[in-house]
Amino acid sequence: MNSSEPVPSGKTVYLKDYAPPSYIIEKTELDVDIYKGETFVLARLQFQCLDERPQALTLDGEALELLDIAIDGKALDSTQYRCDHRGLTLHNPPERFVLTTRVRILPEQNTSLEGLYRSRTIYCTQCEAEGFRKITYYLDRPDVMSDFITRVSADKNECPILLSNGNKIDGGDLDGGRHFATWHDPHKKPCYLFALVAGDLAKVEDRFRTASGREVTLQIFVEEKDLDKCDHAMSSLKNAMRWDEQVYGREYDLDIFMIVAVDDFNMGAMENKGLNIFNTSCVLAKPETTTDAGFQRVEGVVAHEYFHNWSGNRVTCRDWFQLSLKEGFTVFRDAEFSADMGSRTVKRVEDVAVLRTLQFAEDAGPMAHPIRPASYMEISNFYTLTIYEKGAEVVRMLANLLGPADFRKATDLYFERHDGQAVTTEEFVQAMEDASGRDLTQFKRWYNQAGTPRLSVTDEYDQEQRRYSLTIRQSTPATPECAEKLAFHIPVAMGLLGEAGELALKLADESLDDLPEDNTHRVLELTETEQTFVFTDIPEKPVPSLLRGFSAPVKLDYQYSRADLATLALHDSDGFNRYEACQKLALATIQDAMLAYQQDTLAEFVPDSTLVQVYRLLLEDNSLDQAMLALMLNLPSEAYIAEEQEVIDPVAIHFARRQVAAYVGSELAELFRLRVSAYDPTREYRAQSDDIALRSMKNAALGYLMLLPTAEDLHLCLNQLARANNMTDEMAALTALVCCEDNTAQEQARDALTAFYQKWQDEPLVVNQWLALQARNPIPGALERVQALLQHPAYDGNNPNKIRSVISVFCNNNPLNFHTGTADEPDAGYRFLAEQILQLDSKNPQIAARLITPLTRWRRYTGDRGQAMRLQLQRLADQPGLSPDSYEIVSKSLN
Ligand code: 0A1
Ligand code: ZN
Repeated sequence: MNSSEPVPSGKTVYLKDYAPPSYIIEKTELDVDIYKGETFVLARLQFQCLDERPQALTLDGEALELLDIAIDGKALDSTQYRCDHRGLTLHNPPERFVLTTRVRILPEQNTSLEGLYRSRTIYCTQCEAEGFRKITYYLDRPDVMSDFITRVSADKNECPILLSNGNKIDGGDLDGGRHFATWHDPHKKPCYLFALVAGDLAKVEDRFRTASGREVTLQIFVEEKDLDKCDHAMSSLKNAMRWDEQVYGREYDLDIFMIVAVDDFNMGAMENKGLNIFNTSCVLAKPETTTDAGFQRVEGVVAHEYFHNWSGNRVTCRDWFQLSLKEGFTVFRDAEFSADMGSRTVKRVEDVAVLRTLQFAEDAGPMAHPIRPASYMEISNFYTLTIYEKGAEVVRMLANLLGPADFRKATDLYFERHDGQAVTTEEFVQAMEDASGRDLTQFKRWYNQAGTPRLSVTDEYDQEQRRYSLTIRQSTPATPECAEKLAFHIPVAMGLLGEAGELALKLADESLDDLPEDNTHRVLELTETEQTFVFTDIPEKPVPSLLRGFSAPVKLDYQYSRADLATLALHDSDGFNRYEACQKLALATIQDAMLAYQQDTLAEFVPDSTLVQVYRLLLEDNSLDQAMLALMLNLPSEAYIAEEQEVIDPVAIHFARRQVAAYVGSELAELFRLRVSAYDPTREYRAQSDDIALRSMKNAALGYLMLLPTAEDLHLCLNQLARANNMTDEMAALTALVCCEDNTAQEQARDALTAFYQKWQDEPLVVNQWLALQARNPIPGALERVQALLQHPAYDGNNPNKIRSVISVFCNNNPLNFHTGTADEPDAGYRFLAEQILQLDSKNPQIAARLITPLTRWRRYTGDRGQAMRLQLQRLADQPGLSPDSYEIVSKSLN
């Protein structure tokens, strides 16, 4: 390489290279002066050397224009420092000193949405993971924790609200129509938790009294027009605060807790100390504009960010390899909260569905990484399903292995021992070991081995000896970081079903005295590659119910007959496994249909009737929770079916699944029609779990009916669309209509889409749902429709929510159209995606890099398709100046 070329993208950072910082920053004082088009940041940083004094100290800094620099008040000359596009190096720094810098930054031009930027009329920040270096020169790493005082000034008319972390200690008017506010955060924190907001915002306010009697002011800041959409977030926040006190003994620690909603945000929300910044999609909700899923998302995300106050802020990460320390734990906490607020089994089923489709696919692809990675190029690429969702599964396994009492002891110990520190996952597991006395040495392999273990289970029943043995073998496929895996410690929760119900269990090596109270349930701990568990006194050949509650993030193979699956679906005491049996039964039925598709006999294919028989019995069982029923009746998603295939044929999957769905819909049409017509679309909306359950079952029924609708069904659908008083029902009816292939329905759908847009064009979050519905509509021609949407006035190619609603949804949730392109160009979907990525890459590399995901799976697709996907990845790789974010994903995928 020519030495004058820029540094190549793709410098790798390794965990093994971690070294503590040579200096800490005891105190950080910032003056941020916002003007139209430019902002000036004056930083006074109190440095202290901890170690032997180094020859040079390098601070991180990007996209900063250095105006002034001084040490202890004395301006530096150019021999004393060096500045480049990555940072600022001080030569021969003193042991202890105050560094003053003044820089100019351009938030209005910052399209990366990292650092300080402008979203519509609001100035806001996003500093995790490495955005603070776009605000000022700093030691931008989480193990440098500082006391922050921030003074913000701006035009008083443009920005009447000026916020930062902690408590407001000063404020007032300045010359020229400007004003200022000064904030002090009494808790030392890493700079990734810094936040600043300035803008014209309205607020709703409430109060919370903590268990120990501290009065906390709660404020949610939004644009004036959204003031009517804050109630749900506020009540979710109060519920989360109470729950964390009751379940973890954790109280809030400042006098004020603020949430600000902005329209342009790369992720869902951010847990900045005392000043959470949210994507509007994760905070605003009202029945008319927000679906039930939207309400639940708001509750979950508000709780998640609040819980970070302890799991992330008070105890933070030593380095970014430890990201799952805060994210896995916090996702586990928010999932348990949501389970307590609504239905536990429903929440579990929903979370497992995400894990098994998206995380399992990640773990099987070129970006597979352990929950504590050993290396990365661009940390923004590691805010993954693995770090978050698999990380939460690992904490869940720990919680289950320890049991509730010891797990609580362990989290108490962890928070107490490490309050105010930046720590590693080792310390988290150490607290679990110390509090419980358990040896978790082998368990820790979950932290550094990637890949989804596969359990192959076989069994044997010996009638004479009345013994039943289960043999479980584990194996984990190779992943980029490691080819040979060591055995995991895997908890397998299980029970055995006999003719008359659950059987009493006794393992051969258990004594009668230590049998548990609930003797129909066991957690087998698999620690070897292969292990056999023998149960004695088993009177008949049982049907095993394995991996209850999805007790470990693994794939499970056991040769169930369809009759076994029917037994489990109808009689298992474990709600999750009842759902799972339905999924397995449906999957087997769809796989039969895929075979028929491949033999060109799909049109005549008649599915095995077990599935419909089971569904019918479930529909007739009035004791079932309706939300569970809806989930059980939901066929496995195309993504899940794909995940179960060695080589993916998206076309076969789509048509086979559709055929089975249409069969279910017509066989059970009467029962479905009853559900829909019995529902009063004008009944008052409540976002509560029993109401949500009713709506979800009724809308699932409507979906089935609209696959092959009669005139009556179409009427029911249009009636719901016209009369719905909430977005859940309105969107369900519109979706059923738009995705219906019937000609009359198609005509109605066109009008309905236009009318819907006219009605909701001033509500961006509703417009996003409207865009997403069209992007995922499987009816042929989606790519052309998506291209037209990109020209629609509602589209904004700089707004992540819009990009996600159209491009991500099309490429990830419309597999048939994405993988078949257009009539004359089957690869058009792939080419379209590559072009969108290239357009976005220089503006917002984080979002561009995320868009690449569907192409990274090229190896899983049949010959031509796989090669066509690869070609587009190669095209990205060949692009000069590709961002490091995209470069990492593209280069790892091509390797
Ligand atoms: N810590 C946040 C997620 C987050 C991460 C990165 C961001 O910008 C690149 C923004 C938010 C959470 O877990 O909620
Ligand atoms: Zn988080």
